[in-house]
Amino acid sequence: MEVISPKMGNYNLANYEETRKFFHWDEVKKVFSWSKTGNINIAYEAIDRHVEEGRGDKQALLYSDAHREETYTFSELKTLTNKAAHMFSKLGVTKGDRVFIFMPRSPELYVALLGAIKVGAVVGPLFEAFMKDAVKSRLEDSAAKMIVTTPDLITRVPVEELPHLETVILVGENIPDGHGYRSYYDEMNIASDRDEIIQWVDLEDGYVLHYTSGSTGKPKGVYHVHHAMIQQYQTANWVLDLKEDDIYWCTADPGWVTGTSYGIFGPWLSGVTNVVRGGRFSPDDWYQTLEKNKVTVWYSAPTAFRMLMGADPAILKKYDLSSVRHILSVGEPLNPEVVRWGYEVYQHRIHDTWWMTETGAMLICNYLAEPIKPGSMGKPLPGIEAAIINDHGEELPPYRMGHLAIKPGWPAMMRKIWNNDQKYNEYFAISGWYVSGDTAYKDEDGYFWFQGRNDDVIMTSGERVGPFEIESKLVEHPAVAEAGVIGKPDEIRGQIIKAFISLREGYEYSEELAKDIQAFIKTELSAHAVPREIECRDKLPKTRSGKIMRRVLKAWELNEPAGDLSTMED
Ligand code: 6R9
Repeated sequence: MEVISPKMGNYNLANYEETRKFFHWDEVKKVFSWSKTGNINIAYEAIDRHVEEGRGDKQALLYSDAHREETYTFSELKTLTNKAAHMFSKLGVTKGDRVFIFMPRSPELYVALLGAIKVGAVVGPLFEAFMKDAVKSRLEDSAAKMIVTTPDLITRVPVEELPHLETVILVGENIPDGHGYRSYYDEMNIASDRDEIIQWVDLEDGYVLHYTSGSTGKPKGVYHVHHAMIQQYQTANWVLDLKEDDIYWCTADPGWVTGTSYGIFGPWLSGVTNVVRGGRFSPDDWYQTLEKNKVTVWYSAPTAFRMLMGADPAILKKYDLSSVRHILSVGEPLNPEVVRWGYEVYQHRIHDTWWMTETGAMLICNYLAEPIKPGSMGKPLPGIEAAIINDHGEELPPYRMGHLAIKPGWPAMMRKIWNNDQKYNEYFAISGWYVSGDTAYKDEDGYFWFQGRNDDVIMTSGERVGPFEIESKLVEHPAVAEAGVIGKPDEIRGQIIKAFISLREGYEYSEELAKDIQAFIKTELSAHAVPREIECRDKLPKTRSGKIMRRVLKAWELNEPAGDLSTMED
């Protein structure tokens, strides 16, 4: 078994097994002012608490994009988010109201989001790339009262079709008349910055509503409460390993749960300097962001690492990345080849973490002090009980594939699906476990191995095959940049394996190459894993968070409607 051992050093969670035995979440609660007052506000804990504790002058946000470069201290963010809170309050937002944020990454996005939470609102962050129908369905479902957006995006907010929507706050110049439009900058200019605006709420009150598409496609509003901070803070410590002087960069947009739980709250609850880079991915841009900000801890996703792996190696050589000390990944299975490559080129292990929009925070992870088995997502966090179960809720022995399930009750767990109790209850239908919808197995050391989403597991000639293993082997072939594997109905075999691939720079597709790839899978993996069909595409369909959309590949293949595509990249 291939294992990459930790390097020596000063690590959190130095003794995983001991910590697991004795840890309790109640201990973490004591960190926050909550324990003194009985009330809380996650935005206060993320920003104001550091000012109160003497860290006001510390850099909180290092923001840059192609046009702007700005830094903000915790004091400055405290003032700005207080002003935003006063603005929302004046415009009629009260506790529990849904306020959407629909704009590109910018300091204003972060200020508005935190300001709305300060007055007790539940924020709904949306990717800037959403089109009108996607915006409408989310605002409609949640009966949103207000939205913060930009003049460029306003045509995608159908105000007249949304009876609950009272106010549209526009971040930008030249504010058009009518429709309840308000200028963000004008409102902020006249807003007070006094503290009394902060709404003290209960741990169980909501702060964020993340819409996510399940495998069936219809977006669900996943509702999270302030209580989540307990786990966000603790995982920032144990898994992100954040320390006082770290400069941390999470590459995710707040439209994805990773961009809120770990792009905002994990780092700021820990009082760490947080880097935000606006604009799109490019290898040069990303390496420059790491170099220029002297990033020490970097949290990204397999799709980005695969693109960096496929890029010209000369690009990497231009940059000094010596500040980086810890790298992590989330969102999709992390291919072993990517871990090996990362270890070689960055001289650091890439630590996979597994969790979901619904789980609100990390649950199964690789830790700095523990060995990594490339291809495994790691072990459950202390305080978390994870298992592989069958359809009857019985735990399966090591190496048996089944439902990846979690014992409910962890602090960051979703508290409801907005307007859909039935959907919520479906998650707990097997003997009260939270059933993730992922298929996985566990090995004898307690490491979990992702196999696929339940719907993606392939039955071929009577065998269950997880697409991930094949995809990971495919990307080890020198020509293959990315791969998505599906089961295609077949009269004789039930399903056959079909692979969609995109190629690395400098390669061209041919029948010969396809044969070579098939032979490669046969010798490196097994005969039964060989894709009988291979199709080459310029790009694979992906979500905005970078997940390969196998349901879209399947729909293409079967000529069926692909369902809701609002979360798909252009
Ligand atoms: C945070 C986030 C959740 C689904 C999840 C699984 C996949 C996430 C993974 C992973 C393998 C990992 N996923 N992390 N699969 N290894 N480390 O991604 O939330 O967008 O809701 O997606 O993503 O299939 O069930 P979300």
